[in-house]
Amino acid sequence: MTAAQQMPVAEVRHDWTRQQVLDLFALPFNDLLFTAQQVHRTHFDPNRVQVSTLCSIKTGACPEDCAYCPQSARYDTGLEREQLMKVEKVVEEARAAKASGATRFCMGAAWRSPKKKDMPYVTRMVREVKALGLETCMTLGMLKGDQAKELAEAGLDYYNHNLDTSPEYYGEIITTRTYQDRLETLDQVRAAGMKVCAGGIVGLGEGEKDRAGLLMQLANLPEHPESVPINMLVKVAGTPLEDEKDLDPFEFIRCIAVARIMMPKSHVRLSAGREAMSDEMQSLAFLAGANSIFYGEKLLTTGNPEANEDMQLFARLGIKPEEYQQYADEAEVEAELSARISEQESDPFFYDAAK
Ligand code: SAM
Ligand code: DTB
Ligand code: SF4
Repeated sequence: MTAAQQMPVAEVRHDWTRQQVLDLFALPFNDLLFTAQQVHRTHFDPNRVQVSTLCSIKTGACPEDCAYCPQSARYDTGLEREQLMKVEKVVEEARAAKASGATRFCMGAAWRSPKKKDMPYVTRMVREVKALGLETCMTLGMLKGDQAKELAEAGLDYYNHNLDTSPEYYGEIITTRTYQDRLETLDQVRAAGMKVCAGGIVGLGEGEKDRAGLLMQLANLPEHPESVPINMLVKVAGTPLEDEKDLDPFEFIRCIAVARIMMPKSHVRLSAGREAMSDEMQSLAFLAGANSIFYGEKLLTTGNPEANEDMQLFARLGIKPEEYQQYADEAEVEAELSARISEQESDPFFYDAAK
């Protein structure tokens, strides 16, 4: 048996060494998938997938230079820049997302960081989208402590901020903000009490050691991100990575499986890039432990499979969308249930079988 085959699994750890992660990547594919599926079943219903819809609330003209991104002002990708979307329009989109089955609404802005003048608008978006009974997520770039607190007070459930790649490869992709800047934003999000959504992109020309380095950074954070998006590069004409070589699909699946093993209780999201994946590849990603997707025909600016194609795939695989657990803990659920029961007890036709 190899070291990786002997490794205890399904345990939440924050002390992964690079060698241990590389050993997981080096497992025979079937052993890796089997291990990942075992871990997955320890903490999750293997036939449920969380469904989130994205909305670009502010598109294009971003001052950052992320080499993969169609929204950077530095690359001519033919994208039309748009102002911050009106709150009413965002709410309309959120209502449509809910009607088509999404339980989380993720609002993204092409900003380096939000400005003071933007905060009243984005916090109103959070309040109004939440009032529809949807979970809320935002990704607005770097946050300062007071901005994170403001978003948390408005009720924002998740903040997305990706590390993107390993610290070693990072400089090849982005020069306008540092890895440390990103880690600090994640700290602020945690300190404000929001859930963390942090992952990265693969297929940027990085090596396996960089994919291992990214996952090691995420898993060795003081708390694992609750949500870990793994994006496959969407190659957009005009960006520096438009002609990047395709990543071997099995390497992508390995990355999902290793993320699942290293962060056993986190939702791992099969994120950007699904349009270029076959149904078979997506089903392998679910087998490897992915249990969240972006749902709806658009990501932020690029395409995504049609909603009905996803529902057909779910039906073919016997997968059901995960329900939104609106209550923070079991005590709250119990309190809500007993409140409902005592309401019914005063109803003369109520029969309590438990009595
Ligand atoms: N501007 C904010 C920021 O970067 O902090 C938030 C929006 S940004 C578009 C969110 C994430 O989308 C990036 O960190 C990156 O991981 C992912 N992303 C952007 N362009 C992508 C592409 N072409 N292919 C795959 N993922 C992409
Ligand atoms: C994440 O990790 N992926 C999403 C979301 N977080 C904001 C964005 C994917 C963007 C893909 C390129 C585009 O559509 O512009
Ligand atoms: Fe701007 Fe975010 Fe795109 Fe980077 S990934 S260029 S910060 S929108």
